[in-house]
Amino acid sequence: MSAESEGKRQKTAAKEPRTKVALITGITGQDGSYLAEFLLKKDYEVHGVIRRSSSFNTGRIEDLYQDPHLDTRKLFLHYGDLTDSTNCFEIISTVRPDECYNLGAQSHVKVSFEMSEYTADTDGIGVLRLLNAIRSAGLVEKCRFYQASTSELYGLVQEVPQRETTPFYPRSPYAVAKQYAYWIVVNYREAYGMHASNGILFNHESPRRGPTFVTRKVTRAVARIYKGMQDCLYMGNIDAKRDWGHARDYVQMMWIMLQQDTPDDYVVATGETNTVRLFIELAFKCAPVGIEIGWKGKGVDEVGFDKANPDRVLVRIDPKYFRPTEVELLIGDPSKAKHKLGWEPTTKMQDLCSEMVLADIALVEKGDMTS
Ligand code: NDP
Ligand code: GDR
Repeated sequence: MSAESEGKRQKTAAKEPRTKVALITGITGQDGSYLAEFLLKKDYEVHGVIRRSSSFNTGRIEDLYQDPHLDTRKLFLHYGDLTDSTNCFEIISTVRPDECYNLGAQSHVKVSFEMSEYTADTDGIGVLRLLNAIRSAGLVEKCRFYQASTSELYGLVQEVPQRETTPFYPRSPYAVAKQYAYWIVVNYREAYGMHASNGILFNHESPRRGPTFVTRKVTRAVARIYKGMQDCLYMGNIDAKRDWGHARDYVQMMWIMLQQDTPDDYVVATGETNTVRLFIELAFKCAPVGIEIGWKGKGVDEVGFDKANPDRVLVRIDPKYFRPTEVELLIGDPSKAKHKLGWEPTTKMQDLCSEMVLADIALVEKGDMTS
C-alpha cells in the first residue's frame, strides 16, 4: 500500500455535510488496524500515520486499502514518526482531526529494557509532541485526544483488582515512559481544557497480535508444532498472570471514550486473570487434535510434555525471555467503564485462544508465517 502526505485533503475536505475526521498513530499495529476498520464502518474519514520501512509494514490494513485515485476513498496514510516534532505538527495541522487516537508506541516491554531511550522518546515525549501540535495548530477546542495507556502502569502489585485509583508502580522503561504519557495527558486536560482521555487497557490480543507477544508466540508455536514444523516452544516466566481480552472489543472503548461530553480516564479489562502456563495448556488443547500438557521439573529446568507421550517435550524454559523486573499479576476492575459508559467485554479467554490457534493453523496451511 502506498502512503502520501495529503497536502490539502482537496475534495474530501470540501464535502458537506462533513464526516468526522480521525487520525490514528500506530494504524499499522494490532489495535490501529481494528480501530481503523471500526471507524471506517462508522463512515469516518480515517488518516493513519505509518513509518517508512524498507519492507511493507501495512499487512494488517491491507484489506482496508482504497485506490488513492478514488474520490470516494476514506482512508489516507501519511509517513510519520512520533520522534519527529515537525512531522507531528505538519500532520495534525494538515489533517485537522476531530479525534486523534495515539496508539503509536514501541510497545514491547522486554525490548524497552534494550531500547530504553528510544522507548522514552516515542512512548513518553511522543505524546507531548502530539499534544503540543494540537495546541500549536489551534485545535484545542476541535480535537479530542485518546492516549493508549496501559495496565503496565500498575507494575508491582499495590492493590487487586487494579482500578483507576490504584497507585502506579511501573516496572520497565516502557511503563515509566507510559506513566509520563498518562500524566501529561491529565495535565494538558487540566491546564488547557483539552478533551484528552487515558484508556488504561489491560492486555488484549487477537490473531493480529505481534508474533513476539506471549499469546501469539504460543499460538503460532502450537500451529507450527501441530503441522510438524517445530518441535518445542521456549518460554520465559510462565507463572505471570494477565487479564487477557480481545482487541476488537477494546478499540470500541477508545471510540466511546471520545464520544463523552467530559474527558476522563478508564480501566478497560475483563476482570479475570490467568497464568501464561494456563494459556499454553489451553492453546495445545485447541488444536484440531488437541494435546494435553503435563509439567515436570522446577525453575529453568521445568518442561511441559505431551501427556499421551511423556517423552515428547513440547515446552522448555529459556532464561533469555525473563525480564530484569517483572509484572507478576494484572487483573483489572472495569466497573467504571461498565457503569459510566455501558461497556462490557464480549470475549472469554478460552474463545480468544481458540480463535488465535485456528487462525495460526490456517496461516501455516497457507504457508504464510510472515505475520
Ligand atoms: P503494536 O506494537 O501492534 O503497534 C504499535 C504501532 O506503533 C505500530 O503501528 C508501529 O508501527 C507504531 N510505532 C512504533 N514506533 C513508532 C514511532 N516511533 N512513531 C510512530 N509510530 C510508531 O501495538 P498494539 O496495537 O498492541 O498497541 C497499541 C497501543 O496500545 C500501544 O501504544 C501500546 O503500547 C498500547 N497498549 C497495548 C496493549 C495491548 O495489550 N495490546 C495494552 C495497553 C496498551 P510499525 O508497524 O511500523 O512498527
Ligand atoms: P506484556 O505482554 O509484557 O504484558 O505487555 P507480553 O505478552 O509480552 O508478556 C506477558 C507476560 O508473559 C510473560 N512471558 C513471555 N512474554 C513474551 N513476550 N515472550 C515469552 O517468551 C514469555 N514467557 C513468559 C512475560 O514475562 C509477561 O509477564 C503487553 C504489551 O502489549 C504492552 O504494550 C501493553 O501495555 C501491556 O501488554 C498491557
